Amino acid sequence: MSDKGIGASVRRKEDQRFVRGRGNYVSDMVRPAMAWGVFVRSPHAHATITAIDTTQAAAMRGVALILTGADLAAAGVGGLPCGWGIKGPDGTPMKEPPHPALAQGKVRYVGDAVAFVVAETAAAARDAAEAIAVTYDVLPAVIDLEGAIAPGASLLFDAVPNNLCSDWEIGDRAMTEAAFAKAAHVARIKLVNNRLIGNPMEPRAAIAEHDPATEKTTLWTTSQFPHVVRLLMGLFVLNIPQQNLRVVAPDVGGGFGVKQFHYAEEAVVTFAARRLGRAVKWVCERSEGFISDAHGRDHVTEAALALASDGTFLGMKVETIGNLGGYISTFGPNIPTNLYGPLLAGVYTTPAVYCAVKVVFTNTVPVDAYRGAGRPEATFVVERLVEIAAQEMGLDKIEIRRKNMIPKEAFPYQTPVMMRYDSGDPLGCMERALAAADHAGFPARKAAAAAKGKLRGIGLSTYIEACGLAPSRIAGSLGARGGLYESATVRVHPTGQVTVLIGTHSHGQGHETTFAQIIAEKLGVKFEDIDIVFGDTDRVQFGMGTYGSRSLVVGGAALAKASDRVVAKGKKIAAHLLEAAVDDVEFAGGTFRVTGTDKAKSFAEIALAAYVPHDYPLETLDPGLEEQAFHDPVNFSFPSGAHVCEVEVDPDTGKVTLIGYTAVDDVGTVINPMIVAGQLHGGITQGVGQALLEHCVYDKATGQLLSGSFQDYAMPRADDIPAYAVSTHSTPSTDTPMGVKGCGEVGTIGSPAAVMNAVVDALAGYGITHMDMPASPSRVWAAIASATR
Ligand code: MCN
Repeated sequence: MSDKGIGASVRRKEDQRFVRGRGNYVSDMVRPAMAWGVFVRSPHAHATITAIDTTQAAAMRGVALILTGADLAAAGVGGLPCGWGIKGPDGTPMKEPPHPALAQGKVRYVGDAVAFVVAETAAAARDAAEAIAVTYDVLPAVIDLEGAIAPGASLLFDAVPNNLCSDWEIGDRAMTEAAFAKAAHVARIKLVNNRLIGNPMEPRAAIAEHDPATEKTTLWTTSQFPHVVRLLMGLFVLNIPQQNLRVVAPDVGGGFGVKQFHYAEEAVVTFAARRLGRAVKWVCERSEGFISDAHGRDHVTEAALALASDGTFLGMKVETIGNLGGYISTFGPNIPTNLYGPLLAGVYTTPAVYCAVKVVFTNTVPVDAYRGAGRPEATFVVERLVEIAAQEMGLDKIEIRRKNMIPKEAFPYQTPVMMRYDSGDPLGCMERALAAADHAGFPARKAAAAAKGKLRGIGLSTYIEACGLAPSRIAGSLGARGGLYESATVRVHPTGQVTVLIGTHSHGQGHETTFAQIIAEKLGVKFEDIDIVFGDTDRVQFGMGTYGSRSLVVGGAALAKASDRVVAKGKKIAAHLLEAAVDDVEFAGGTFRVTGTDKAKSFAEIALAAYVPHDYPLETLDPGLEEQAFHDPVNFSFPSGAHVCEVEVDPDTGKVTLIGYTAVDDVGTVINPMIVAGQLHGGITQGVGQALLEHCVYDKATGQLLSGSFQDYAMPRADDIPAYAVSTHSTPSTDTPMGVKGCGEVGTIGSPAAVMNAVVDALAGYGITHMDMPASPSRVWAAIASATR
């Protein structure tokens, strides 16, 4: 094995440029004769636009262009498309009202873009934006999720009664009702999955440029999927032929799902550049990001678990209202439905599960995928319910899980909610996590904390997720409007060095390292001789991008396939040069060898022969050494695991301190243990953020975003978290090449329930059995105060 092949903790090669400040981000880029754009955004949550007066702004110095919704409509610009439509149980399609890139007639959330001003400088554009006078007739804001569907609620769209986009369900209702009818105990919970704002380190940005001579338009954008932006924007919004549109997503400073949508700003900036025939740049202000980046989560759920008297799970019923915000974002309707309901079986053998979701419009920023996207919400419901059931029935929280877990031998396992888990050992993960966290020693630590006046709690969470999005056929049957395969080209140079062109996009996940490790392993090429290229539709053949922890499982599989094709062709060339039969040539460690002999050619020699074909089987083989593969997975990938969290609560202040965090995750074959650990650290920290700190709050009367800056929206910081103990307990996937499973979201999926179970455990002495996230000091303090009053 190469010392930088599969399984090695190779340091991330991309960090060489990042830590030296040599990254190439959109906001750093300058194009010739570039103008600046600024958006005018709605200050109201819900209002009719009665007039937009641009006269004064248009006369200001340096102003090149002003666009409103009416201008885009007049130019035939289309609405922003949705990539995933859902249906109700009777086949009724979701209500899909138009999503104009600039508001037309009405605004539907604070931040809704109303106009776009382009000027010579950012300052001139900002001044002109201030001078645009928009007159509004303010309407009642619909913010509260339950209120949005209540009779008499103000309507966002005339054509959408009750603000209901879709009534969706999964599972067998009758079978689940029957399970409840014979239950000895029913545990119930009502919970809120708090709304989050992604806040990637690099705010969004876009530059577009148009060359009237060639008719070519280029958009540089902070995107997780440039090919999809090219397709959606070119085809549906701006009507630009694909061959004339180049979309580049260069270095991107974090995405977390938030940069996985086709945003209005991309289309408006591109439209403006084409109209002006010059480059136009827009960079999102941090505060603007709070009101224009898609938000995440935001569910209200009532769930129940039916149990037999011995604690066996008989059935689960879940009713959720999921927030879509003011418009349908690219994947919005898919998140609280297809990525949520099918995961409610968790790692348990619950035979009947039924879930109904109401997907509703409210006057808030559109809601879409945010790291984990649906799966943290499902895990949270399951793992809080299990705790409540154990507590109500007087059963041990660990024993009840052991009793109901899918045993390793039962895989592949068909759940009652569509998913067929290929492999896993959830019990193995849990036992290892409990041992690593010294669960047995907890009572002593609790007593020691109590002696200091502190309340210790320990929380456990298990999970299984579906990632590696996705088998196109299954996704299509669930409403996806595109395929979800991935593609890779392995270009071997005459020197034996390699350039890979891949359709995924790395914005923090370390693909330049892990994908090079795969090539180093497969082709025996030196790690340093491999370059991974992505993010440019003019260079990379095609790609669906990065989200749903799909890059390794789907993109890596395409890469492995293309590499295998290179080896297969190399064997034919070697067979010719070594005068042997192709079947007698073996390839290992970068050498083609006639089996059982010392007749051999190196990979570089074969590459050279392919490009200098003087002695070459030209009758049967083309010159060159470059292979491409598309890969469409046969199933989702199902990572699973167990997380244990230990907290200490200060009863005087309500502050929760994380004392320890242990995670044991099954991510299948590990390509780079250090990168997987890094992904775990980041993911867990985001889950801890949701559980303890982050909370997107809207004023329910006015629809104003109250947590619209870092003053009011608490992101986790280094001193909020302990050193994590993360490890893997892997069962190789049987449905993916190389046995890999995704790892990018597991931390975010397992952690909120582990943290909240620990907080509730710490507060159990007060009779507190549930608390909504985030467990902020004020919330914890108030809960203690009301329990002791
Ligand atoms: N990996 C590995 N062995 C495994 C699984 C993964 O070595 N068994 C490696 C992969 O090769 C890759 C990394 O771990 O380098 C993550 O792989 P994967 O699970 O395929 O996830 P993706 O690369 O598709 O990343 C997407 C995922 C998602 S959905 C979000 S959201 C997210 C995340 O990854 N956003 C991130 N991690 C992030 N990390 C950073 N720094 N920034 C973001 O925006």
